[in-house]
Amino acid sequence: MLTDAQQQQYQDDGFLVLPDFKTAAEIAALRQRAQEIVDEFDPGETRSIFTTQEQARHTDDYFMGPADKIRCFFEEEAFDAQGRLKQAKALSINKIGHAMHDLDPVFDRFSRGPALAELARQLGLEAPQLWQSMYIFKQPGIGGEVGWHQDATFFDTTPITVTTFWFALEDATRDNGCLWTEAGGHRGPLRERFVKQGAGAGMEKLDATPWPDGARAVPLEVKAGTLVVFHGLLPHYSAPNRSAVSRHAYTLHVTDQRSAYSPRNWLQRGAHLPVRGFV
Ligand SMILES: O=C(O)CCC(=O)C(=O)O
Repeated sequence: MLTDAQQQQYQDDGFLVLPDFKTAAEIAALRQRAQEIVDEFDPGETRSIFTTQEQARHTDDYFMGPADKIRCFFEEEAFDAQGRLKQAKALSINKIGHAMHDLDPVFDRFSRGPALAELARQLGLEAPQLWQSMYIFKQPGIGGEVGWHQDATFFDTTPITVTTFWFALEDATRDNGCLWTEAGGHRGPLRERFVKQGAGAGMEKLDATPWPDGARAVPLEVKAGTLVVFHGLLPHYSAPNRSAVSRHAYTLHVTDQRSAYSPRNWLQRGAHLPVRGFV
């Protein structure tokens, strides 16, 4: 499926933009299912928010609970000073994670199939393992920033094989918080590692190399249906969404079974729900 030039570009830049990878019908089905999951979610159960600014938040029980669940996380700015939602629940959720691809038939269908299996193979993932799925809403007005990071921070393997599959479910623009990245940045070092610490998890600093500045960062403005694939060492970022339109995206984080998955990674799977590939 990939041309030689595309394969070379992936090696050089650390990412590849593949327009029209998913059809409007596939996207509509996923969006509909995500909406249903949010509708069924009772906000009384939890106030767990997702923010990359405050890593301590990652350690709450709801987030760290078993990685084999489907859970909703609020936008940091969803609540007023009294702890009440400022807008409808459907416009307050930051993301759904982390096991929809294994537990929900609609998400399973979107996340697997021959095209993705072949693409993974061409990217060097001979024995892909889909650890995590996230449906990211990037809500209008309050969609949170995702600070600069590398996905190998969260999915450490030896050697590093984690590869991100990021599907645009709506047009992503600079206004609504598209991804930013640094072409070639995957040749830099791993800067941080997010590891289990007691009942929670925390960030270990590994390398002081600065994140890309304005001059080196490139915005990935892409149309709905586009798949962006990127290397686990590629730094990436997305700005807060202060616009009136959402920026839904869906991501899969995939490693190669031939690399050793660290037992210190925060996300682990039990034998009852083994991690699977693209077929
Ligand atoms: O979609 C975003 O804003 C960030 C997604 C991301 O960082 C990831 O999937 O690794």
